[in-house]
Amino acid sequence: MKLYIGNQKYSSWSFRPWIALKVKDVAFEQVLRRFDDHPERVDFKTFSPTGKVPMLDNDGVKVWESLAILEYLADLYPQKGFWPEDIAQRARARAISAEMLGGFNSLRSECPMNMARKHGALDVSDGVRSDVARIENIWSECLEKSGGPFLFGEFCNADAMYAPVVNRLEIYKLSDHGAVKAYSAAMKALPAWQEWEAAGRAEPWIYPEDEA
Ligand SMILES: N[C@@H](CCC(=O)N[C@@H](CS)C(=O)NCC(=O)O)C(=O)O
Repeated sequence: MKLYIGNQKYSSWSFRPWIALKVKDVAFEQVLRRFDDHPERVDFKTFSPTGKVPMLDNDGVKVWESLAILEYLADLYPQKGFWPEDIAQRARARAISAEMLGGFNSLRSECPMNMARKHGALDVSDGVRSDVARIENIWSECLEKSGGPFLFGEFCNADAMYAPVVNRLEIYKLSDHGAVKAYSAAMKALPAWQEWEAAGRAEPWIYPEDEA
């Protein structure tokens, strides 16, 4: 199984299936394709129909779109808990994952994930503040119901979908909420998180458009 990803410093969509595969201990080969225009740049359309990453290739079965990849992994490995066992919890996990995929546009556009950025507050829009308030609400409700440490107790696809937000809230100092602190600590304690972060920090490539 091959997972095509972008730069680990910046590629938030790539991070989602990557961390799920790592936490759930599924073996895969990582293929990193840089975003910039270096001389050996591979056109993303040669391996991904949308020209975007992430893209999973499982022996010829190609799946693009982060959430579709996570669904495919849940189908492939029903015993690994990619979604919560309970049907109501699973529905909720899917709902907040879809909300992440289609929403939070202000946060995503103004506050890019950046694994190497020095922490410092940004002057953000009302849209970002409202996105952060909604995330605080989702995380605190989920953690209260599940008891943590992850949104539905054990790490699942919903945590993968929100993983890059942990970085955004921290580096731009966007929240002091208790649930954000507790959840971020649990996420950052994962060896998979630390592996991705270290790889992102080690990348020498800097893209000004992603340096807020
Ligand atoms: N909805 C897609 C978004 C994928 C996406 O936007 N990926 C970005 C990187 S994080 C990308 O490949 N950008 C390359 C480009 O736009 O040239 C998903 O969930 O997988």
